[in-house]
Amino acid sequence: MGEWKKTQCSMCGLSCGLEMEVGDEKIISVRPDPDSPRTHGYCCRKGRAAKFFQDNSERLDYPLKRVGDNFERISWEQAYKEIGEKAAAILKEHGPRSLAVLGCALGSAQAECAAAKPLLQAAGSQYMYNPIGIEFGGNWWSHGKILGDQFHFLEPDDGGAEVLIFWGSNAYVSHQLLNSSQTIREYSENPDKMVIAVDPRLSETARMADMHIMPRPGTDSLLLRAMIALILRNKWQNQSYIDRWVGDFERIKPWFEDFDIEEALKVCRVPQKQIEEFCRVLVTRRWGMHQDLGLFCGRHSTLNSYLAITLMTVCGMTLVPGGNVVMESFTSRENMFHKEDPKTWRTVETGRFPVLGVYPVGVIPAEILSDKPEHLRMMFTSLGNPVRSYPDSKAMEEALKHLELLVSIDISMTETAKLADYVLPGKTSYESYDFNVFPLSYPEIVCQLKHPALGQVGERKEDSEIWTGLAEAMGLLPKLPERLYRAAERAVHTSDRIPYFMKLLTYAAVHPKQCNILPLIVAKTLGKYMGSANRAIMWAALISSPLAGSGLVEASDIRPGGRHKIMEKLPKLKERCLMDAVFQAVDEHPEGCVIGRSDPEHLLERHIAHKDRKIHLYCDEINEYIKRITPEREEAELSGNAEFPMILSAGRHSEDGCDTTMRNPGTYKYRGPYAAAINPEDAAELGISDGALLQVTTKTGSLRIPAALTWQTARGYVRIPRHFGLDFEGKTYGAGVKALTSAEDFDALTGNPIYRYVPCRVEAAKEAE
Ligand SMILES: Nc1nc2c(c(=O)[nH]1)N[C@H]1C(S)=C(S)[C@@H](COP(=O)(O)OP(=O)(O)OC[C@H]3O[C@@H](n4cnc5c(=O)[nH]c(N)nc54)[C@H](O)[C@@H]3O)O[C@H]1N2
Ligand SMILES: Nc1nc2c(c(=O)[nH]1)N[C@H]1C(S)=C(S)[C@@H](COP(=O)(O)OP(=O)(O)OC[C@H]3O[C@@H](n4cnc5c(=O)[nH]c(N)nc54)[C@H](O)[C@@H]3O)O[C@H]1N2
Ligand code: SF4
Ligand SMILES: [Mo]
Repeated sequence: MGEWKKTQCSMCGLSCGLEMEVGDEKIISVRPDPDSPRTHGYCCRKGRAAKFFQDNSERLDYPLKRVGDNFERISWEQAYKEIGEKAAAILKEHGPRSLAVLGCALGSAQAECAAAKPLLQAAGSQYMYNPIGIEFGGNWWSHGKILGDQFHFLEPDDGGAEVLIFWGSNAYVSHQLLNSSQTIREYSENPDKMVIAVDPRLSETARMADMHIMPRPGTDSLLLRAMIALILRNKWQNQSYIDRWVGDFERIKPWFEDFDIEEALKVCRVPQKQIEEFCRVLVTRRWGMHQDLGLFCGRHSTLNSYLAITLMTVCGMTLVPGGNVVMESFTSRENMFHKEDPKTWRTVETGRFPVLGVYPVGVIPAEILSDKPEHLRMMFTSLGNPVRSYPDSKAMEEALKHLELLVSIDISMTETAKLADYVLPGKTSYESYDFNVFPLSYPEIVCQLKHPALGQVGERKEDSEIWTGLAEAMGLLPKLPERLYRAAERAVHTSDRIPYFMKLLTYAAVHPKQCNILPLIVAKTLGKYMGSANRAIMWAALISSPLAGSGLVEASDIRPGGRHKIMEKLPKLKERCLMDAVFQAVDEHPEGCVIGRSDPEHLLERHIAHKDRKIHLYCDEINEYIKRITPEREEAELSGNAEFPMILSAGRHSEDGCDTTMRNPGTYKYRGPYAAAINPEDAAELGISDGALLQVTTKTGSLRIPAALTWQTARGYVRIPRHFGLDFEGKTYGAGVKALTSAEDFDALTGNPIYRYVPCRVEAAKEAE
């Protein structure tokens, strides 16, 4: 029997509360935590399978250095010294554009991002790459245009809505909402509520739906345009909402006038009657929409999102309770670069811009292999496996080999780590303090600081400690005054951090250039005495939180302690003292606590960031782009690819996998095996039986995979899971589907790769290989 500890799952952004039985620094068993204020005793089987992630023979314990084709164990001192010297020399010779940071973004282990970004900024570089540049680029860019802030992205009010729409989202399996299968089931069973799925196939979510719209894959923009046109033609829009909140409605009307709705719906292969019924629901009920990879990684990714938000707005469902809301985050997002800002870099070779500070990932090989003198020469990766997760693994692998320095911080010897010059062993978030910045718990604002459930193994370190060490070794973190360390020590001994905060502010005022690296300074000083850089970074995130002064924290039970006399002298600090008290509460409750409440009545006022406080639906880029989305042009583009007549969904997020993080093939043995889902009628035409080997070929590559016949898959469509092609104990399991996707197929506006619409050819595999 082990000891039970409270923690949270790190396998996706929902961070379900878990209780873990641990012994001998291993996870014995896992159960959902009934005390979690977010998930109240719910988790999925990925969470329950955490031990496969935590303990496996491929975990890294020591820093490694490449020597020829092998790796040798080295000390941390040697690793820091050699990487620091080499990186500083490259920066000196080639300038800041030579450096990129990649990753730092596991679903709910995000403390390290706060340390990686300052390193990047201190080095003068803007190149950050992570999955925002795969999935959210188009969506968040659209929110920036429409609401004036890319971070104000809308999520459905899952508790308050009457209708939940899942558009290109299989949330019943991918769990992108709190207690997803429970919530979807509840909506499905309740006669007053409704689930609507828009998905070309009968997904697990669609099976729960009251209404299932099955568009032809890739026609979402056309369908959305037709639906908005239909609503406006019938004058069903919420005109009073529009008059009050939309600043430029007249300018977008021409996008939908004289549009051939009937012809468009024919191209989308959806019955007009059903779409009319769908639109009637949209204009008469309160609804929220979950969008996911079917839209984000589909054709016209950015336009899909843009039109989806336009649809919400036309129906009066943007920023209203029971509709679509912005979930409050406790983190600030200062130092984000905007495309319009002339100081924001475009990538040297491909000329791409970032969304919320992150560049589209498909450009990496071209940026490394560029002939331009300022091309990418070194990369630090953490919490990311680009060789298996980013488009065209072959091109990525080749390009990474051309880097002058590649450092991989990981917990396992991944396909990316194998190409690195140095591999640094991270702790998992079950071995360290950690947190998630996306608390999807509207209207409550829940915050949880995960405490380590397991003790030290080998020489693994917390990721943010590693980033701090690297910054120091590169000469980016100066020697800090003793008084900061002393103040940090006192803060920890007395649990009164305000004097330390004051010292930090004074230090920053005297050294304004070091404001960028404050998280590293906190990690180094307060982290030293708190025993964890991540824990100190959580304090820094809370004390500088945009929630301070919002009035939302006051709606929780947390109050500043009485001892801060400073509040009398400097009343302005009251808000910071309150946030410090929030940290205290969070630190004392490893199961998480409610630190504030959203104000449902003032969502529009709070989250429209344009100066005129109006929603802006018009923008020039979309005005140009939408002209392409006509029934004729779409039909011509969608049909007639004789060489590659079927559509591949290059990656499905299956029940048991967690991107490429669940490396132990034991996880898949009985559950989500390596197989391509194909419709039985297609299989019959191709002469393929269940389990037979298929050859799937795209313009980029070809692979072999057993067939799994299922009516859940639409005709002309084949789906391959994205969790394979992983090396474990010297053997590769399955083939990575990324070999079939091209780095050149990305959204024209923001650069999301098109993973859900890859033209392909499927045949019975010829002879055994
Ligand atoms: N168990 C598990 N859960 C996960 C993950 C995991 O690996 N495993 N990964 C997590 C991550 S990082 C993410 S981003 C999410 C992804 O979560 P989802 O996006 O829900 O995952 P997908 O399996 O890609 O499901 C997308 C759905 O879109 C549909 N679709 C495909 N093409 C089109 C189209 O052209 N139009 C429309 N309307 N629909 C289309 C597909 O049929 C599919 O049902 O899952 C997260 N959750
Ligand atoms: N073809 C195709 N490609 C896709 C997708 C698809 O559907 N199809 N989905 C895309 C999506 S939505 C996403 S989000 C991305 C995800 O792709 P990535 O961002 O690359 O995420 P993972 O593949 O999970 O890799 C995470 C890495 O972090 C490591 N790791 C886990 N925990 C820790 C930790 O605590 N510290 C450190 N340092 N490392 C840790 C794991 O070992 C693993 O190597 O993939 C994208 N790629
Ligand atoms: S839903 Fe996400 S956070 Fe919750 S247990 Fe499953 S994988 Fe973990
Ligand atoms: Mo993702």
